[in-house]
Amino acid sequence: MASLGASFVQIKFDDILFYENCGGGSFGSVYRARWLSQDKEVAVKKLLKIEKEADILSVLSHRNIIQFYGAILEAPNYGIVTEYASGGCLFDYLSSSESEHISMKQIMTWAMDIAKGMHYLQDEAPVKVIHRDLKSRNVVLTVDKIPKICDFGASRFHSHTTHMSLVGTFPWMAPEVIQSLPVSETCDTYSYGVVLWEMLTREIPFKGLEGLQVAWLVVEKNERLTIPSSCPASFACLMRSCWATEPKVRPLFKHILSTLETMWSDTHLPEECNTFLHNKAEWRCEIEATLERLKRLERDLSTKEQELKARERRLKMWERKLIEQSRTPLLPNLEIHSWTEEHVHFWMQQIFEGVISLSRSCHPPH
Ligand code: 7Z0
Repeated sequence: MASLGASFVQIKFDDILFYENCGGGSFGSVYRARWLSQDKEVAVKKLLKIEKEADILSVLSHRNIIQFYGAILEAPNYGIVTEYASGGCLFDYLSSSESEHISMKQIMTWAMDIAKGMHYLQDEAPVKVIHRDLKSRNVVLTVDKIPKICDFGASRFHSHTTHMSLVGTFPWMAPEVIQSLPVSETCDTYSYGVVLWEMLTREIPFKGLEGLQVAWLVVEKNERLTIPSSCPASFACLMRSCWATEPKVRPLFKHILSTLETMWSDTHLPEECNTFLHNKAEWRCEIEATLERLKRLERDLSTKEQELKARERRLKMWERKLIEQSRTPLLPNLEIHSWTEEHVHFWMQQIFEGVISLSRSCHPPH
């Protein structure tokens, strides 16, 4: 493969003044900092080492992805320096009271911006980038509320995603990602659909459910997030297509963008959508009802599991009894003519006693 000839800016460790950890540590080892010589506020992700992939990723540039500035390469101090988005992450914004009056126009603008950033990564960038971990925590907002996608290079850097970072990520993960199957670009489409759901509902996906339970529900039960019945059909349809089980069926970002553009020109949609957004009191119960049903499913399942375990114990007892019995020779040989009347009498008694004692000692399995 020909070299892309990227040689990124090296930043001196001494030229960075570190401030606090971004998002109180939930964002990994990313810090807000000042790039002293450039008098610029920056974000710095501290790493144990910098992989060759940095060469490739350093050339990426788009309005809706976090802009790379340079790297610190002074062992043992390694770091990736990017622009800092002071608005915090989309997840926190959607959890704040500030988002209570979010409009369809805002959602559409962000949905298009995020799709543009993803389309750039997958189709327009010098290298094709599959994010694998798109979620509202990985979208940050600038002062002007422009969304910037973060961490698109993380899956290349630390290929073995730690258990900690996996926790709480399941609701955004496509079934094939949960199962560690080979992934294609449309695993990001699935995650994008979840982010769209978050913006429309301002709810936490699969709130109150444990990570592995979400994984089981999505993979084994084919469960998806609840789309409220009054959600505008075009949004509902888009989200459903993003969550198709078959990755090939999910739309590419190019297609998502044209769908959103068509929706922009629907003159009735803003009215319908804003009514939906304002009437959350009427549809939030639909989401809550699903969560209750899923939690009950979990409880029923553990009851079923207990029952199966008890049944297995009973079967084991039967097995032991039967083995014990088979060790007692009932008849001297298979030669009928050699059997005496006592032999046969004893043999029948054994059978009766066997059954009677078995049914007394343990409940017969059912
Ligand atoms: C709550 O967190 C934040 C926050 C995080 N609030 N506002 C923020 N603004 C910026 C950031 C960040 C970041 C960041 C990042 F997303 C970073 F500091 C380093 C790397 C990355 N992403 S990356 O690892 O996918 C990447 C690697 C290379 Br090389 C080039 C670009 C991106």
